[in-house]
Order: sequence, then C-alpha cells, then structure tokens
Amino acid sequence: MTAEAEQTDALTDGFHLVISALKINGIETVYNVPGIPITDLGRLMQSSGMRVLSFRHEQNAGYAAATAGYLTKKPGICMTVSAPGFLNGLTALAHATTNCFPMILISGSSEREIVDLQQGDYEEMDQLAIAKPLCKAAYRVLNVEDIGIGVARAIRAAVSGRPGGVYLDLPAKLLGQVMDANAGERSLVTVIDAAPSQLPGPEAIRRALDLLKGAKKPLIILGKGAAYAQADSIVRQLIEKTGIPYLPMSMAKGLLPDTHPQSASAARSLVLKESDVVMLIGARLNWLLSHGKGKAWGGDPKKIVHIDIEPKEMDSNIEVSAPVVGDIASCVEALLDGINGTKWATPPTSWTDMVKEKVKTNVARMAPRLQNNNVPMDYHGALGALRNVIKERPEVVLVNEGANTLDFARSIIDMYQPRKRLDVGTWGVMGIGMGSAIAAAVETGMPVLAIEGDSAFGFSGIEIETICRYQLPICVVVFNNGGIYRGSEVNPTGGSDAATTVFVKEARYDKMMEAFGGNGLKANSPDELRMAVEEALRSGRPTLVNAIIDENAGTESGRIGNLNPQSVVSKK
Ligand code: OXT
Ligand code: ADP
Ligand code: MG
Repeated sequence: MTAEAEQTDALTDGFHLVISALKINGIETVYNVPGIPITDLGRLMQSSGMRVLSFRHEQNAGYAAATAGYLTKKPGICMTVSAPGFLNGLTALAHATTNCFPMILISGSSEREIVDLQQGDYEEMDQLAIAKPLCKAAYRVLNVEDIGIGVARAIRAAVSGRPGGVYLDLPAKLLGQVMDANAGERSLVTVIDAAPSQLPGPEAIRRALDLLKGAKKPLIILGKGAAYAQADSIVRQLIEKTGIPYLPMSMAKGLLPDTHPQSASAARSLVLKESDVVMLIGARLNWLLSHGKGKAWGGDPKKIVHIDIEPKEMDSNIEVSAPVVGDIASCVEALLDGINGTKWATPPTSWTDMVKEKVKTNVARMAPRLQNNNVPMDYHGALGALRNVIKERPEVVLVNEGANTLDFARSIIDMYQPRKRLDVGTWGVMGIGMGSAIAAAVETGMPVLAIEGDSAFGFSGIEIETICRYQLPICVVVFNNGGIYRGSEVNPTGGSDAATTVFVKEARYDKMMEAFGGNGLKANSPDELRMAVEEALRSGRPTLVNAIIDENAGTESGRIGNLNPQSVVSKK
C-alpha cells in the first residue's frame, strides 16, 4: 500500500482501475477465457455492466477480438491467463497485426521477481518479450497508479496510424495493489482523438489526379483497409464520379454492392493484366495481388497510385508513381475535391466496355452451374443456394473459411453491404470461423451465416457451445466433404491409416450442435440447404447445418494450389 493510500478510507485497486480505464474509453465488451490471475477481473467486469464473453479456447476469443476491432474501429479486447493462455491468444494478436485490425491482448502474468530469475513460478513466462515481435506495441504495467496511462497507451497504439494488435501485460500482483480511490480516479486517462485524421499533401493529390486523368485503362482496387475506414459513401462517390472500374479484395466485397455496374470482380484476371494505371485504396500489393508483378499483371509496366495510412507501404514491392499517404477518408475527400467542379472525363468506353463484356461472359458462364440440385452437392450447387439467401437478406454477416469452401464462396456469393464479409484475411488462416461469427453477432446485433469447410470448422468448432450459451443468432454451415480439399484421397501405402487429408466420412457435425441445445440439421441437396439456412436465419436460433458435399468436388488448396512446392524426386 502506498503512503498516500494509508491516509484515507476510500481505496481502489488494480482490478477496479483496469475496468474504469477501459470503460471511460468506451470499451464495454471483453472476449476471454477465465483462470488465474484474471478470473475475478472478468467477474468484476461483468458486475460493472461490461459484456464479458467466455470462450472455450483463447485463440477463438482472440479472433473474436480482432474481428470486433475490424468492425467497430475500437480495439477489440481479448483477455487471457498467463503463459499457455497468453500463447493461445498470441496467434490471434499476430493475426490482428498482420491484418491491420485494432486489438488489445490483455494477459495476466506471473510474479516478475520469480519470472526474471527463472525460479519456476506458476505459469512462468517472460510474456512481454515474447509478444513484442508479434504485435504493433507491447506494454507492461507494474504500478497501480500507471494503469490509466497503460490502458490509454494501448488503445492509442492499437487504433492510430495503421491499426494493429497491442499487448498489455498485467502481472497478478498489480491487480491486487491498492491506492486512494480519488487519486485512482484522477490517474485515469481518456484518449482524445485516438485515431487522428492524417491529411495527404496537396502535391500528392495533384500527382494522383494527373495520373488518373491520363489513364486509358484505369482500375481501382479496394482492400479491407477501405472497408475498415468506414468512409463508405465517399468511396462510392469517388468510384462513380471517376467512372473507373473497381476490383474489391475479398473483405472489401460489398463496400459497393457486388452488382454495381463498375464492379470488375468477375473480370479479375483481365483488369489486372490490361489496366495501365491502378489506384489501390487500403490494399497492399502482397501475395494476394501477386506482389504487383509477373504474369498476373500482364506485360506492360503500370503506374500505381497508392492510398494508405502507412508510408512504409509505398514501394513495398514495385515503384509507386503517386503515393498518397493519409487516412482513407481524408485522401478520398481530397481527391473528390480535386475532381468536383472540373471537367472529369470518364475512362474510354473501349476500356469500360471490355471490362463489362468480360464480367457478362464470366457471370453467364457460371450461372447455370449455380442452379444444379445435385446430390451429393457440389460447391456450385450448394453455394448457389446460399447466394440467393444472402441476396434476400443482405444484412446478414457472412463468415467464410476453408480452401474450396472459401474460394468458391468468394466468387459465387455477392455481397451488398460494407463489412459483411469476414474471412481468413492476409494469412489465409483457418480457425477464425467461430470467433469471428460470435464477434459479428455481438458487435453488430445482426444474424450471422458462417460457411465453413469441415477442416476449417474443426479449428474452432467447440465454440458452438459458446454460441448456444449466449443464444447468438448464428447459423453455421459445415461444408462436409470429408477432408482437407477433398475427402477421397487414399493412403498410398494401402495401410489402415487414413490418407493425410481425409476425415471420418459423413461425420455428424449436426449432432455436436444438438449436444449443446442448438438446432442440428443435415442437408443433402441445395434445396434442403437453402430451406435449413432460411429457417435458421428466420428463427435466430443457434443452428448448425451439416451440408454433405461430394468428396471429389474440391481441388488441392482451392484457387492457390500453385503455391504448393512440388517434389521433383517423387515425380520421377
Ligand atoms: O478473371 P478470372 O478468369 O481469373 O476469374 C476469376 C474471377 O474473375 C471470377 N469471378 C466470377 N465469375 C463469375 N461470377 C462472379 N460473380 C465472379 N466473381 C469472380 O472467378 C475467378 C476467381 O476469382 P477470385 O477468387 O477473385 O480470383 P483468384 O484468382 O482466385 O484470386 C486470387 C486470390 C489469391 C486473391 C484469391 O484466390 C484469394 O483470396 N485466395 C485466398 C486463399 C486463402 O487464403 N486460402 C486459405 C488457405 S489454403 C490452406 O492454407 C489451408 N489449410 C492449411 C492451414 C491454414 N490455412 N491455416 C492453419 C492455421 N493451418 C493450416 C487448411 C488446413 S485450407 C485448409 C483447410 C481446407 O479444408 P476445408 O475442409 O476447410 O475446405 P475444403 O477445401 O472446402 O475442403
Ligand atoms: P486486402 O487484404 O483487402 O488487400 P490489406 O490488409 O492488404 O487489404 O491492406 C489494408 C491496408 O489498409 C493496410 O496497408 C493498412 O495500412 C491500410 N489502412 C487501414 N486503415 C486505414 C485507414 N483508415 N486509412 C488508410 N489506410 C488504412
Ligand atoms: Mg473439406
């Protein structure tokens, strides 16, 4: 106890100050797994009126927090116990950082004096050191009077500039430390303007507009940064005003409706190859865009306009001719200001017609395949049915993971509203499914449809208990093809072990849901699937639909099979 605390009767402690520090900054929801030393912290949070959702595994709580950050622009909070709980949450923290989602991993930790002398404390680990390279910032609070500033630093680090994951280490001893209540109150910090606007320079805007004006075949690529920015209406104005075709990255689908006449989604290969000036808005030239070079980008070099809040992103892979560094709302606003009142010529119709024609051809080619009612289902039949469900209920949040289940769903299911598609993100990580679905339901209050490969579902499947416990309006559809990519592979030795990519045939995932009091259904045909999902969304009851997919229907790694290294020797 500090000398100051001894002078007065009214005391507060670390537990209460952590809660107050979060609450005065508008943070009301925490995704956690209880245990030593944070069980009471969770209890006290709940009694203070915060929403505390307890998960079965920290990684899923962490993915929920990451998704909450993406959807709300406030840091999503994941809270874990020391060493193993912390490590379980760390994957999600790294995922949040990689995807530029604001998140704070708050972890209890063991006694510093024992950890630092490596004397074998309960769950001993130097967590701060381990977290540091995997997140945007990492802080430890040792004194109760620093809790306010520690939480404030964590919040600002998570949301300002390029958003990302922040680690906040709270040693067990800190939570029990006491101090004078009034002094405690005064030690709290309200973060003012946590993510300040960052305005681009006028020269950067002029350079970008000059390039766009001179383009014969311009293209805009919208990434999930543009969706995150919540500048939906001005992004749409920019696209419509310029008349430039645009390509949404996976999680940017729906920022403008996929049915928009300028959408080039269904002409992806063509626009990447043929365009001459490409403006990226909140999208990185990483592997998902073939690093901006090579066959996918055609022969002729392109001019790049790049809007991003992170200056280091410029020239990351190829030369950027017009870097526009700033927050997306300010940059797009400035571009619009530069266009409004001028005579802006939309791109040559030879280009826009070429794109529209390709879109029409690809859409027409796919259409008949989406109508089939085959048993067992193929991806097109099953997803054709779900595409219609989303068309009728565009407010539903779609969560999607798997390989074929992911790649087919991305191109088949049109999105109509911003931030309605949540998927595996920059790492292509399996396991985001149930955490993302739970956060989407909690943060938006909207119904959620999670379309999951059977392998993908396995990474977080136990959280259907969490879904049932909190009675969340989530419908999980497991695309059950009995394996990773396909369920038909056989062990090449003829031995009794299953092949490496194969699961139990026709597993009854629906029974798992029933075990927790949810609705478990099995669908063998696209018609059955559509009816089951419609009923689930209508009722709002936790539901799992076990959708039986042809075990031969998928391909190795979906659309990214080319990334698999090949053994030259085994091919001899
Ligand atoms: O223009 P062209 O002609 O090229 O055509 C394109 C579009 O124009 C067109 N299109 C359309 N046509 C008609 N109509 C419409 N509306 C339309 N829209 C588009 O369609 C094509 C394709 O369009 P797309 O998709 O936009 O273009 P493309 O070329 O594919 O884009 C390239 C990419 C790279 C941007 C895109 O492919 C992409 O975003 N890919 C993401 C891939 C990804 O992240 N995959 C997940 C990882 S795979 C693997 O790693 C897996 N693992 C390992 C593992 C992981 N990941 N994580 C952890 C923690 N542990 C292990 C595992 C275990 S996947 C996996 C499980 C898999 O099994 P499951 O059972 O879960 O799933 P199943 O496979 O279903 O069994
Ligand atoms: P995608 O995978 O959809 O292509 P990425 O995750 O690669 O998208 O890129 C998102 C980019 O958006 C990141 O480079 C990030 O710095 C940027 N970003 C995020 N929020 C903002 C914002 N408010 N203003 C500007 N850029 C942003
Ligand atoms: Mg599968």
